[in-house]
Amino acid sequence: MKRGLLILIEGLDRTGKTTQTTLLFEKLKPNAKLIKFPDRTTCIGQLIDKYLTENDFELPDQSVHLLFSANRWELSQELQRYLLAGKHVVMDRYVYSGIAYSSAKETSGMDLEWCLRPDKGLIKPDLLFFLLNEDPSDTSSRRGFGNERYETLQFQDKVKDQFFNVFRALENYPKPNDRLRVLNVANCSIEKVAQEIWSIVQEKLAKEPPSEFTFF
Ligand code: DGP
Ligand code: NA
Ligand code: NA
Repeated sequence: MKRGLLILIEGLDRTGKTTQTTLLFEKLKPNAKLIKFPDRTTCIGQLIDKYLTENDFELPDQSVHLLFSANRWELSQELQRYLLAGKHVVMDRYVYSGIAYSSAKETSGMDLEWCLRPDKGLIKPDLLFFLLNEDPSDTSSRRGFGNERYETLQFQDKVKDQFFNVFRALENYPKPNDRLRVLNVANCSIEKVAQEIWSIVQEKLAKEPPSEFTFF
């Protein structure tokens, strides 16, 4: 049986990731699953949710990073099962967010390599979309921005830089790469972005699917 594709959508907060992953999932249904990170429903996810939403709940940055990574490992077997069963998995955030957000904190010792280490061995996506809003002040004016930890303009700017550092380190950015697609969504309608994503996904689906997994 042909294995399914792992299609990941990454981006800063409030760039429309969740909307786009849902739209893509709807198009691929019923032969698809949707996985969102952090998954706040698991035991570890509940701790992560508490950390993100309660300002007075403090944990060392290293512990937080390892919790996010552990959350990805919690779902890794399920992920592999779905893909081997021929289901496509649409994913909302993953390892790239993990490294970008944690390394953006500039905590001593938590460089890109340190942050990648606990995620080593997780399945790599077959397609990776990065939704970029070139003017971060646009994003901040969207409803809801600023409710959670990390949702400040200053921090989001650092995270954006870190995303590109991660892409340089892991995806040879800016050299052409058939996994990574950077989409500038500033001033684009939801429909237009969805269409662009869908045409790239269809192109990929028309090709012979990769049989082997690649890992971080
Ligand atoms: P979301 O539910 O997509 O809004 O994500 C929650 C927040 O958690 C968002 O600001 C991004 C951040 N985040 C996601 N993964 C990681 C991670 O591995 N490490 C850290 N420090 N933050 C992460
Ligand atoms: Na968020
Ligand atoms: Na979000």
